[in-house]
Amino acid sequence: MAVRAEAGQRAGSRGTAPAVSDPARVRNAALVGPSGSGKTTLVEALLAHTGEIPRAGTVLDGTTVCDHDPAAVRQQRSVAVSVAPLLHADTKINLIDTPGYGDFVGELRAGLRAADAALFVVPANAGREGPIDPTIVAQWEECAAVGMPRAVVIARCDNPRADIEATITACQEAFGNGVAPLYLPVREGENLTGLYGLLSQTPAGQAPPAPRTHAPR
Ligand SMILES: Nc1nc2c(ncn2[C@@H]2O[C@H](COP(=O)(O)OP(=O)(O)OP(=O)(O)O)[C@@H](O)[C@H]2O)c(=O)[nH]1
Ligand SMILES: [Mg+2]
Repeated sequence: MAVRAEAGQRAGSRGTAPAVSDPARVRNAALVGPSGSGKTTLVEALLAHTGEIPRAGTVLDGTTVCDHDPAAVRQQRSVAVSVAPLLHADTKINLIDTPGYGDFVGELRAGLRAADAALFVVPANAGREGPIDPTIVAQWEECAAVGMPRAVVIARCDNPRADIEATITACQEAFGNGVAPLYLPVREGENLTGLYGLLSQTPAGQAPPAPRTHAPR
């Protein structure tokens, strides 16, 4: 198991991995999903978005934080579990990137053992390709059996074959009706321009509106 605990030290704008003193403010979230679903790329985007690294690397260039192993760079896929921490809302989130390729299932198990939650990364074209891979459904059910909180992230939304609505339906059929969208994509023409939070009723990244107050009489 290769662990990259100091992701921010690679080239990070922070210069160090984020630290919190209160253990209650640490979360370990494992990314689970088939090979090529976009887990490592998603981690990279999250690290860049939160300022842990100055810009996102790519799997193709072998410049991601998580796929640092020379074998991963050569194979252009993760070969071992790796950890990349970021800070969000005063909470340190250790993203545990796991390999989706079946040969490395031991690494996936190691990652899940350390996790308090699992993010199932499903590519946005999955809804067009038939039912969700039964291996992934089995992993979802395993996590459910031990009471591990789970969420679905639909990735690779710029894929020309992306069909987000069909993929949400496929996830509901595979994982159960408990899967409900929290964010929906915002489109301008053919392009995805952002996300709209259904709970906050605001575009993602914007503060929700202040609660309405009654004018004093
Ligand atoms: N255009 C586009 N390409 C993406 C996106 N996400 C991932 N890719 C590409 O898809 C390929 C697989 O992405 P990875 O991030 O390595 O997928 P993974 O789930 O980590 O795969 P494993 O490590 O094998 O489990 C790479 O060539 C990425 O560059 C995306 O959102 N848009
Ligand atoms: Mg990967």
